Amino acid sequence: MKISKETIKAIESSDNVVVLTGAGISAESGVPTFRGEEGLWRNFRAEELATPFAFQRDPKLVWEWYDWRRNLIKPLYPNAGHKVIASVEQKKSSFKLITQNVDGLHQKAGNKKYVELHGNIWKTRCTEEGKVTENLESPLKKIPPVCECGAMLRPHIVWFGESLPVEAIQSSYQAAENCDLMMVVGTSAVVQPAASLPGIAKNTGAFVIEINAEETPISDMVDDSYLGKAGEILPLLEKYFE
Ligand code: BV8
Repeated sequence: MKISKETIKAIESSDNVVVLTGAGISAESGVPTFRGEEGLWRNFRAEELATPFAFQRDPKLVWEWYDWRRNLIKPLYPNAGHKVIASVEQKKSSFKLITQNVDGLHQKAGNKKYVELHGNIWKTRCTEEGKVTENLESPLKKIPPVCECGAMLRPHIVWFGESLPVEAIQSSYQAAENCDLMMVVGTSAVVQPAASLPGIAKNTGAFVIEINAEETPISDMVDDSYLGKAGEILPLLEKYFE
């Protein structure tokens, strides 16, 4: 894979780096993506289950889906792509990772300066008190799980039709506006508001690089688009961050 001289120059001259990731960065670790053929579970699509309405209608079914995903994700570990992003955080004084993923693999790889736009599959939230707690029980002994107060727990995850945490989206917009390099990795760039971040970065002067297995709606807008596996392409870029 040939890396353009523009990409190399942008990486070498960057001071303020933002990385936006989606499910594709975790694919090589074995985590199913959303819109690929592996995005199905018992013939449901994620969009049908990851909604407050589905949870209201059948909390047990939604929790069985999350329990299945938690059990699947638990033994998995970060891949080469995650590790490069963690090493870039070490090398760049101004860095922020914005992830749409809920699997926690970026944290396992060592990233500390991150925003989880859509929450975290290892956290639960009390439907009465709103209290958020880490819950690593896998498989869950009781489905749906309940809070000490007796109320049902829900996944601490942003579902379709739910607003993102204000702090998360504000800090992400600010990071996108102020960076001089944004790498967009492993996202189909259809889910809003995350999908608007590359355009914001581009419009405020950043060099935007896309790394994805297939073309996306932002491929024509970005400065350089590399088609392929994140776990293979990111290691090719790592040395330019020295
Ligand atoms: C909101 C948690 C305000 C669930 C998720 C404006 C315009 C149009 C629609 C909307 C809009 N504003 C809001 C909407 C509605 C909706 C939306 O965007 N719908 C889409 C489908 C059109 N957005 C919302 O509801 C958001 N809320 O905006 O609040 C509001 C409030 C009320 C009413 C309206 C608005 C909330 C969105 C958050 C939903 N929750 N996740 C869970 O995980 O259980 S989103 C879900 O999709 C995941 O987080 C996932 O990360 C995310 C995005 O998907 P991707 O990460 O991109 O994954 P995908 O599978 O799609 O793509 C993977 C890519 O990787 C592919 O391109 C593939 O080719 C590539 N790939 C695969 N392998 C590799 C690879 N690339 C590199 N290497 C590889 N090895």
